[in-house]
Formats: sequence, structure tokens, C-alpha cells
Amino acid sequence: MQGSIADLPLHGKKLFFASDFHLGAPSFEASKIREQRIIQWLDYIAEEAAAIFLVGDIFDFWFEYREVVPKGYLSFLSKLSQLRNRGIPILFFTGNHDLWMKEYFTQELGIPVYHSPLEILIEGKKILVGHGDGLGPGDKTYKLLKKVFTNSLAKWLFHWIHPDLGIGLAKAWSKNSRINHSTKDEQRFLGADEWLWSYCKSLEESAPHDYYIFGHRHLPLQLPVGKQGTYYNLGEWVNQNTYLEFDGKEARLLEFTNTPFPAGKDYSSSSQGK
Ligand SMILES: [Mn+2]
Repeated sequence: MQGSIADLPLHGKKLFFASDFHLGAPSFEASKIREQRIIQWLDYIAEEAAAIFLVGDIFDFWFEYREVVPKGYLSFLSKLSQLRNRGIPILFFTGNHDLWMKEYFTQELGIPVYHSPLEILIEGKKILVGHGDGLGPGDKTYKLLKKVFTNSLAKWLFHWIHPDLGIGLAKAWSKNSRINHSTKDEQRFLGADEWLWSYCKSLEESAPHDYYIFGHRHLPLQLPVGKQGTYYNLGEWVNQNTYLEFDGKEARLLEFTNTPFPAGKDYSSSSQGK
């Protein structure tokens, strides 16, 4: 865990959580359409937002060089900047696709970047939020890859490759990722084999939480943890446009339907036990 915060006053507003936009994938054109939809969603929630949590894999690939950041996403970045200028806190969590984020967001936009789960205490509720990659049992290949990806020597070597080549290679490799080739298995609820759910349940024994909020799984889920905890998976925005809102009393998993009213449809009941 990277840290904890307990001072995000809601003032009658809500916290919003979304993950796995995978901006940039699978093509420039498809990503542009999704980017506009995300901007509509941000406009839609802005008035009610006490804070916005972007919970990893926001970009399908991101790497920061000393003087260079990846091209694109300007509309999205401008919207984040506008929201920050309105005084809305935004918290950014890296996922396995954008784990190379450094200080750019913090310096340019005033958005802190978290590389591991964060514990927040809001209106008496204890919430653990993070992307969720590398947690729980299994996924040994990724855990090994993450060691390489986060290795300082590997990062240092990669940053000396010209960005046109380095980013080009990374994008080509990323095309093989799950979101671009969603398997049936991924869309199916795995029951006791849901590894992030297992992680929540084992953590609950030593450190209970009211809500566990993760991305990474690409499947919206709302599942009980222990006696009073709940694990939410945020789903993704390539096909589903799902997000979570928390009003200080309860959390709701919703789907953004692109229509201003009524608020997105409630997704929580349909996902449970699927
Ligand atoms: Mn993802």
C-alpha cells in the first residue's frame, strides 16, 4: 500500500471511480470516439464530484521521457485540466499498461499519481482503491514481467530508444493485450477463482474494509467480502462504460449511457453472481 488519506470532504457530493479506458487502443479512430465518450462522462459527473479516481490502464501505453511525453489524448488532458481548475481533486492510479507514469501529471495538472493501492477513510467508510494488477494468487507470468517493467535498469535502457521506435514497439506489443482480444473466459464470472476477490477476502481477515475498489479485471462485479465488506470491479470502457459512485453512504456501480438523464443505468444487480 502506498499510503492513506482521510481528508477528502464530500460536502454532499460524491466520489467517482473508473478504470481501464485503454486510450490509444485498438486504433486511433476507435480511441478518439471513446475519448469523446469519456469527456461527456466527465462533464456529466463534474457538478456532483467531490473527487474523481482514475484507477489504472487509462492509457493503453504511456512512457515519459525527460523532455517528451506520448502524443495524443489532448482533448482528454484538457478536460482533466479544466476540472482541476474548477478545484475538483483527481487521483490517478497506474495500471499494468501505464505503469511508467512519472511526474508529468503531477507537474502539469496537479494530479497525484499512485503506483499501488491507497486506503481512504471517507465519512466513516474504509475504502481500498487501486488497479489490482499483481494482487492475489496466480498470474505468475505477469508478476515476473512487472519485475522487469519496473526494473530501473530496464526503464533506463528503454528510455534511450528513440520514442518513435520505443513507443511504436510498445504499441505493437500492446495490441496483443486482453482488452483487444477479450476472451469469453474473461467476460465470465469465475466464482471462487476470481483472484482479486480472493485477495480481498484474505486481506479482510487481517485488515477489514468496507469497500475494495479495483479495475484490471474488465468485468463489472459487486461481490460480498466477509461480513460487511464489498469488492467492486470497475469494468472497462472499451465495451461497457462502467463506473462507481459513492455518496458517503452507499456505493453504486453504474453504466454511462451517453444520455444526460437519467443517470447511467444501475449495473450492480445484473453483475452479481453472473
Ligand atoms: Mn486493463
